[in-house]
Amino acid sequence: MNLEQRIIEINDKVVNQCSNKEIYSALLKIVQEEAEKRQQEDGKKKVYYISAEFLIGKLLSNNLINLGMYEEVRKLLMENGKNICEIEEMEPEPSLGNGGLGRLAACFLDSMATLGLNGDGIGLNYHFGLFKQSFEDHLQMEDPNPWIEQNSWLTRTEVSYPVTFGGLTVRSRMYHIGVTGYQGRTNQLHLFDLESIDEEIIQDGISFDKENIKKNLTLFLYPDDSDEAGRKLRIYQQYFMVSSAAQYILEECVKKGCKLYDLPDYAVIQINDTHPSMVIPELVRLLTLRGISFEEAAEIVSKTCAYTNHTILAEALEKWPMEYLEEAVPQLVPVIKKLDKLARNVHQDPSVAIIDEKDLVHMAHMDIHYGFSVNGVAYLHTEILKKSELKKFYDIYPEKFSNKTNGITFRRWLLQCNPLLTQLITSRIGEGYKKDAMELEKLAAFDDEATLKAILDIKRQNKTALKEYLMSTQGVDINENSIYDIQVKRLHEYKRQQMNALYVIHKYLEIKKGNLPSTPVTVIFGAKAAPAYVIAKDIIHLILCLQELVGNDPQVSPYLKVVMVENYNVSKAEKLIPACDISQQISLASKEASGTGNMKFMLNGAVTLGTMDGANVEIAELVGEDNIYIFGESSETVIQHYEKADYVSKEYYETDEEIREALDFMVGAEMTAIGHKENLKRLYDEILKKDWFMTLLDYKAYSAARERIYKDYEDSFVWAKKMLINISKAGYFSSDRTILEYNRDIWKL
Ligand code: 475
Repeated sequence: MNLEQRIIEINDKVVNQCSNKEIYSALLKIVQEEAEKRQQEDGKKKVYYISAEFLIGKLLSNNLINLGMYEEVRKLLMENGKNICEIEEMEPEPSLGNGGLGRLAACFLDSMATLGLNGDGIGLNYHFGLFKQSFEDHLQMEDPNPWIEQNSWLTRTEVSYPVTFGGLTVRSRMYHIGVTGYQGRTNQLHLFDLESIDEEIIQDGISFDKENIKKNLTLFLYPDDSDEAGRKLRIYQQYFMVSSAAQYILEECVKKGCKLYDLPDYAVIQINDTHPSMVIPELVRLLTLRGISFEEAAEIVSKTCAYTNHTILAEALEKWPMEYLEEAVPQLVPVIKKLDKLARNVHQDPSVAIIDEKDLVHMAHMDIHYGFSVNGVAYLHTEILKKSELKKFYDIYPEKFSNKTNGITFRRWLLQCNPLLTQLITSRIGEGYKKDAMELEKLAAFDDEATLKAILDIKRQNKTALKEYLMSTQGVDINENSIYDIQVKRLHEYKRQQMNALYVIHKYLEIKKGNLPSTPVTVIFGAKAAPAYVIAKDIIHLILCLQELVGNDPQVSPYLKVVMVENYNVSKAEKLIPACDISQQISLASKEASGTGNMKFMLNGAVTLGTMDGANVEIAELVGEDNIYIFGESSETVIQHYEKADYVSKEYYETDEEIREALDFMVGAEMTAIGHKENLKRLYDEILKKDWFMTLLDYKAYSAARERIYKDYEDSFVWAKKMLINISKAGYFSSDRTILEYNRDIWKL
């Protein structure tokens, strides 16, 4: 049967009579059947990538591309008066992650399947993904974000395990989502759900009884952890995930003939940040229940587990009060205490202990003592881990540490989201780069006029497409001939969206004074703030107020426009990134572990305006200083400021007119007429009196670099060459390269 016949058979009518939803459902079914054919006999050893988040995004197009069916489907639909883009809109986005960490896990699954590696993901089947964001009264509102429908990518399995908490046993149920690689095999993402889950307990959209573990456990991704009940729920979720995972892994390995003592020959467990760290004591516990001595069990587990660190922000490093663990997972407490003691016998220094003097359990410490590998996610990040954050551990275990610079899957972030550019690249250098991304380097030779023109033209078309999208989704009208200057990522003070906003105020004031930019600028933001993160929400408020102020000012709006994209998610990223001219990567040096958005923008021909932080450092090295705009203090300087506690933001305010003007404007009459005095003043005070992430330290350098990049944009051929170099050097950031390194150095499949 051909594709058309299959759709007809499923829906019992001809294609042009089917609704978009019916076509979507039929394609979903067909894709699942095709994917199943690519499942392979498992090899002996398998990697289990355990993560609390897999930000997979929509799956239909990605699967069609990887299965080599996309063109056929697109054509068939077109012949029947349908548009594949409209079919894509039928799919709800599974937002099972917050940001970079979750999206990285999704890119990794794609690369493992593409490279033919035997590797599955293990996580949780949240019924509601990251909240849906809307704006009301210039404030962020949060609504539940369901994604599971009658027909979804999930397949229920027969696999189910008991999971015991203090005084309560529940059952987990395993679901699969097939992950098919590009011309590759099909692996599985295993998502565990609670058998007794009950969506009915959610009241008025978002609040629910946090104590009712038996009904709520897998309802939400990372529930608000600002109160004690929320934090405890997180421990319950984590244990539910790792206990199910550990039982599944042991069962699968034993089925293959594993003798438990040789578990490390069958399984390698990659722990994605500390959220799955309890898998270590849980495995030790399960092994001792099967008759293995504690010391041997600890040894086996240590040879099986590997840990990835994604952040050096102290507040993000998980430390659980022993008291919570005693209540939630009492069976793990003696195991953790013994692991702590065992480590203390060897390493007397209390600062490397698992349990500290306040009875807090340091999850990362447990991972490092009882894992065989520790990695950071970009060169600079790993160096900071070795030299400062985790120095004491590096001194003990230098052989465990390595760097694995992050990557992104080119299937989604080029082939799928930017078909025009894909076509152009293919026309110049052939198809090889789709499998071996380093072949993109060949593109650099095509700095001829025709190619540069084509690159500019594609960017223009993508910009027009974004203009239309923003008009139809948010009713905002942007100028397709303006510079698209974009910062999209989670909202956090260290990422410094507030610095970008301060510059917008400055630019607004300049235009008011008659200093007009030669090319109009559209400053686009997209970001969700954690519901309990007050200052982050104030920054969103500021941006929304600026959007209105600038938008309603006839003197300014022809030259400057501010857009805050509502509900920024993977699908929106796929529209924004191909249309971007300037990629804002402006975190305080030393704070962004890597960043992966920076790589996606570069691949799509945007030029980076950024600090020497995370993977920007590697981007700068690859493209050279003419093709990136670097500004700001170095990570060494920043770290010194923290050590000496000598940064005083107010001094910058007092000595610099531009800063003072912009900051004062934030709480002036024009702004408070639009927004809320309380929010604006709180943010103002925060920047003036605290500014923990040093916005004002780099402001001047930022402002100057931004003027410089706008000026250089004017010469379109010079600019197009920068785009060309950025695209051609992006090959290094393919997640295929990253995964090959994980496999070469850590997994050894
Ligand atoms: C880094 N998320 C990026 C990316 O390595 C880096 C933390 C706690 C709870 C829930 N989510 C988190 C993160 O820590 C996270 O997304 N980290 C990010 O990981 C992939 O590129 O620099 O900030």
